[in-house]
Amino acid sequence: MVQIATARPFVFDFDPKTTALIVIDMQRDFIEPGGFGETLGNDVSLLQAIVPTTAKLLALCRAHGLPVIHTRECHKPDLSDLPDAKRDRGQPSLRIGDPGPMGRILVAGEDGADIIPQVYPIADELVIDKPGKGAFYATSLADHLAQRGIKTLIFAGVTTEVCVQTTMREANDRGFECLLIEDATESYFPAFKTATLDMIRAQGAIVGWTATYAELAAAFN
Ligand code: C5J
Repeated sequence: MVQIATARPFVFDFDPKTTALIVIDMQRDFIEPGGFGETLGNDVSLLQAIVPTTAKLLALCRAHGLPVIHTRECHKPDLSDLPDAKRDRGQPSLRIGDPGPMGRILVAGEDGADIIPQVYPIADELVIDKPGKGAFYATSLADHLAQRGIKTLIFAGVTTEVCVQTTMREANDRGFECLLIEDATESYFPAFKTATLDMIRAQGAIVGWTATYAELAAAFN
């Protein structure tokens, strides 16, 4: 067992043999300048700041033999998995499926929907394309985790309060122990990240635990 004695809100134990890392939506359209996220008026430098730590987290987990799963929020080219409510919400200048700076916005196979090179999947790592915010909705993720006997999930990625938190809550309801790495997740809205970390840990880890990359790395030694 590996133990993070200083995890929040209290000590977190996990067995590396039944633990996987899940990296949420580290996609060019959310993170790179000139992408969809920036066209919506967001400051993508906030998200870029976690890229080095997320790359180190990937290297750490790979070195310790943890399975790694990557997700991408994207839709089929015919948009048959895109509900009208998701496409029509709000008043963005570009909508999902429209031609954007890096291809059609959040459409599978387009450059913008792909994962940034710094944290790109390597051979045998599962990549889940998901039409929703949560990675369990309308995907094979639950079956894959069950087949591999995974009981604990370590989370990283963007954005903290949207796809990361949604997936963590879905996982928690399915009986997984969940740990979010604080400096490998980010939001366009710093106050939302802070609030999300607080609500995950509240009421005795009601959704799960949080720790820093350094705390996780130290626990492996
Ligand atoms: C993600 C979003 N990945 N914020 N999407 O969080 O729309």
